[in-house]
Amino acid sequence: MRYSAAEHDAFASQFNRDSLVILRDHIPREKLQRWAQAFPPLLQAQIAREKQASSRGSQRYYVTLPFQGLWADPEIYEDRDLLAVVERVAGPDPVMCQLASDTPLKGSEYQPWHADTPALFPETGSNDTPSFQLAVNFALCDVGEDNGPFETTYGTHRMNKPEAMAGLESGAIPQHRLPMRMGDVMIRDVRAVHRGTPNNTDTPRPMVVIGYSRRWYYRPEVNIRIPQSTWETLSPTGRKLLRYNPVVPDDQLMQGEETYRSFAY
Ligand SMILES: O=C(O)CCC(=O)C(=O)O
Repeated sequence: MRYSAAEHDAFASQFNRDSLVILRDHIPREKLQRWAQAFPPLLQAQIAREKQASSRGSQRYYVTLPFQGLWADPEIYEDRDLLAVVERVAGPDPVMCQLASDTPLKGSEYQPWHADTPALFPETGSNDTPSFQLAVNFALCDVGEDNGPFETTYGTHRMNKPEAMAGLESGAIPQHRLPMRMGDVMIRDVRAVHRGTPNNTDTPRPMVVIGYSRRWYYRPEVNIRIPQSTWETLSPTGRKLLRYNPVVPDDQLMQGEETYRSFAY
């Protein structure tokens, strides 16, 4: 663990205020370099599956990562600093429900501003609840101005979306472009209004997403298929985090399909 309890508290306060916090230089770059090397075949397979229509907008692909081998790395998904912040903002015993990636290629465009989930209790007319659905994001390359930096707004995670959109349009709510070095890790509340930006380079920009949610929250649109042989090797923490996911025979790992979509406003 790199950080003290007081530092975790400070990260959680920043998260609660802004909707996100970034732990700089947190995952070893050599480890992510290995992920980057293993990623292209998965991207190519997804492109072939989708043919012309890419799932997240023009030249932008959502690729599920198989929970095996280097992708099933407890040093990342059980990282104690990450979990300390996740538990402070989304409560004890969180669940891990998603392991995937978003990749804009050359030719990608600005996405519409969006949140990844609607309000928890829309009938109340208020989005002002504590956090319940988080994304942990880290890129498999350095991300600068040219290759699709994530853009977001601060503090909109607990706002009603029409209000957030009006604030963006009038300029009252500033937009923030977040370049990230490989190794930086962002923890964010997926209700904040954000968008992907164009990648103008010839090199894909994969950004991993690990989904964590409150202990009682189930998201039917995503899951992590856990091969039986991987399940056998999981630590008690891993089994607890992954408890809502299907454990499948090893040869059925690749048979599932996620139906993940965001909510445009
Ligand atoms: O890849 C990104 O930078 C953001 C993607 C995103 O927000 C989405 O696809 O919902």
